[in-house]
Amino acid sequence: MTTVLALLLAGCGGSTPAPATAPAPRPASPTARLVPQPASLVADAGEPFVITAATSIVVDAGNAEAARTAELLAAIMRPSTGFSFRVTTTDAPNSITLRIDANRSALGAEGYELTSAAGAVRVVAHQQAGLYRGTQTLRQLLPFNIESHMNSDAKARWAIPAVTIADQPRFAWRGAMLDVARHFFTVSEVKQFVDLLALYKMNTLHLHLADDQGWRIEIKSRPQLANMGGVTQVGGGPGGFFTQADYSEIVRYAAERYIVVVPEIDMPAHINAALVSHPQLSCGKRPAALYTGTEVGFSAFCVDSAGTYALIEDIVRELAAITPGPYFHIGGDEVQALTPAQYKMFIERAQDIVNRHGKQMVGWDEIHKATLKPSSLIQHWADDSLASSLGYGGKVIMSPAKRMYLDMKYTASTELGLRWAALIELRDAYDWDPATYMKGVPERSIIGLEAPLWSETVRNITSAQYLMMPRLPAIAEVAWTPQAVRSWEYFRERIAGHAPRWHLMGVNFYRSPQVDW
Ligand code: TNX
Repeated sequence: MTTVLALLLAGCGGSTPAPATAPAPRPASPTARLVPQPASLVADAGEPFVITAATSIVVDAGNAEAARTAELLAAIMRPSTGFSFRVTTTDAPNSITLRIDANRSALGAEGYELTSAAGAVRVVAHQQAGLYRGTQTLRQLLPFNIESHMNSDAKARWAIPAVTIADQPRFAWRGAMLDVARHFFTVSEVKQFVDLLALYKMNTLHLHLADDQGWRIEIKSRPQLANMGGVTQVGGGPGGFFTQADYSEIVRYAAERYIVVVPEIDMPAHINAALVSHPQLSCGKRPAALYTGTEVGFSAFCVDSAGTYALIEDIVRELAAITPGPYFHIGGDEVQALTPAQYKMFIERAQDIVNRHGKQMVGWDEIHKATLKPSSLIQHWADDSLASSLGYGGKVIMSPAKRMYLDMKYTASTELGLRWAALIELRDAYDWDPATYMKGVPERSIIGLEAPLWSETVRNITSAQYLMMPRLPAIAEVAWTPQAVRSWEYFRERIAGHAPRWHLMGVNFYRSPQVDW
């Protein structure tokens, strides 16, 4: 297959020579702008597809989900082009067609095929999620001013190069975590976080909903959890919490973009905010009081108290009921106040509760010390001894702190972020292979990758974006693109072309000196 060669040539070949006075040349071909790089891309020789005022988006009759995906695509393209992009079920010339094909099961849950040529663009998928992923490729193939909120250039030419793309992800779980506990984020900010996940074909939003500093989700049978535990945050600001309606709105918004929400209630440690309203469930290492510092490991549920499990039961039942995704994350990290036997017993009881409410348990590294069901997932962050426990038959989510922690500083002089795990420049985030990262954890044991953004130093979405961009797209490519198709040199070229897009989207980012922006 000439695919890799074709895409490399597409990246290097220059069709329009830059004027002598121009700044550093941008990647010449629009096909050299895609992140994540598709599994297979062949630049075709023919004329491009050019959007006109008459271009409509055609979906199959009766496919309401595809119509919604088409509307989301149209909503991006309407303001900048000034065109109406009718969503219709009638074939029309020079249109964008989104089609589900029941015979294309080889495309899998999220794969798609995109062909564009003069007169037509077609995205074909076996599943709805694949259609959506394909529209994000189409979006990136368009000139970056497609992201503009104003129709300021009447002479703009909205061309998509002639290309054949066949694409599907390497890993099934491609996510990011937002810690809304250390600092609270509004629903609107979480949606902006989701928008970036969607643009880079990620499919999982993990929300860290409770920690020592804040309880961020309404539990109707235990209203004091949020009313008393949600009133502050790191540094002493006002905090806040999501009502269940807020949470459901985030779930809905993410689901439209084929992103599943994984709720986390961290336990048995990181639980101080819950103990403020339930002081009888504390084993009393510290008196339960609102906490606005950044120490970890000091709090713990009293694991011998029946009241602890009654509370967990109420929390899991209510959250499971408003979470359509299959997972519930119980944290399980950094416990200092319990014996190993107490910890093991606690995790196994939590696992039973989660399973009884129809969810698979997820927990950080440390849970491997308990007896796990094969359905439970271990999220790796720092403990290299986890490989010895993989005999239980479950899978690992890779989030190694040294490569993937979005809250680590880029360099020693980065203003935001922590540095306990590493300084993580863009290349560090990109240039590694999850399948060979950890001895004893081969590719078949890895369900996927997730980049956590802990928020001790992150007070708002603008700061979050600074730490995410450009590392999030780098990680998205590690998770999506076959190892053989990606290279640091080619990535740094392609990612440069995204900066003007972020500018128009209003997204903050770090100008890594490793890229010629
Ligand atoms: C470790 S990673 C933690 C978090 C902190 C983070 C800061 C993990 C499971 N626990 O509680 O926020 O470091 O980087």
